[in-house]
Amino acid sequence: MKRPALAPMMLIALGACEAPLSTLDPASRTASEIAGLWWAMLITACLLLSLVMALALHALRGRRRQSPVSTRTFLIGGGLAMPAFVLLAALVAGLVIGERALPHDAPDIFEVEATASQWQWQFRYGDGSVSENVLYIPARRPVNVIVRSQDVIHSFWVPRLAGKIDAIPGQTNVIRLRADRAGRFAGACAEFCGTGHADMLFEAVALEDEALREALGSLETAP
Ligand SMILES: [Cu+2]
Repeated sequence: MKRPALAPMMLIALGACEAPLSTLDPASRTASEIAGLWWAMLITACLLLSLVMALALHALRGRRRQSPVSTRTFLIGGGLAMPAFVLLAALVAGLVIGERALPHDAPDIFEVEATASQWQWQFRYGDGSVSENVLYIPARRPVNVIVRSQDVIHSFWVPRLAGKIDAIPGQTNVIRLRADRAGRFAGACAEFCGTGHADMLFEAVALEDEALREALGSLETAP
């Protein structure tokens, strides 16, 4: 029987890390921390799976030697202490990263209103200009995106810049973005919202100040 081609499969899997909507190709501090937590959880899960498989293999071999570890120690250590430590570490890391991602007060915040509707995004800037499905933001500045919905629940997500936040009818949510550099970053609706959900894509374009002024100046304004 042929062995599966492990190397090509791994290359394909790692290639996905650089896809436009990949959380594993971060371009901001928040996205880097989220990706770091994901890698830590993946590595820990792999180690625990290896340990469980090794123990299962040992048991299946039917060896009847006396184990050097007592059943009580094994159950308390492996069944309670280790999972409690792993889950607590993941919880603390998640809380710290989540708290740092909040839209705290900061100097020079750029604000944009994002309104979701089936199936597009409209972005409104402070000067009254409006763009559809393209979000212009300044590079290296904190951006507060004020997210609303006109109809059903959607979710605003630019995976390379931050986590996601729901757009809920009748409610206003705010998410902080901060691109480390100028560039184009893919965004998507991350909550199934109807037949056009898969096409509800947008792009976040991070620009230097002068280029941002020009881009916003070229947009139409709306009342
Ligand atoms: Cu959607």
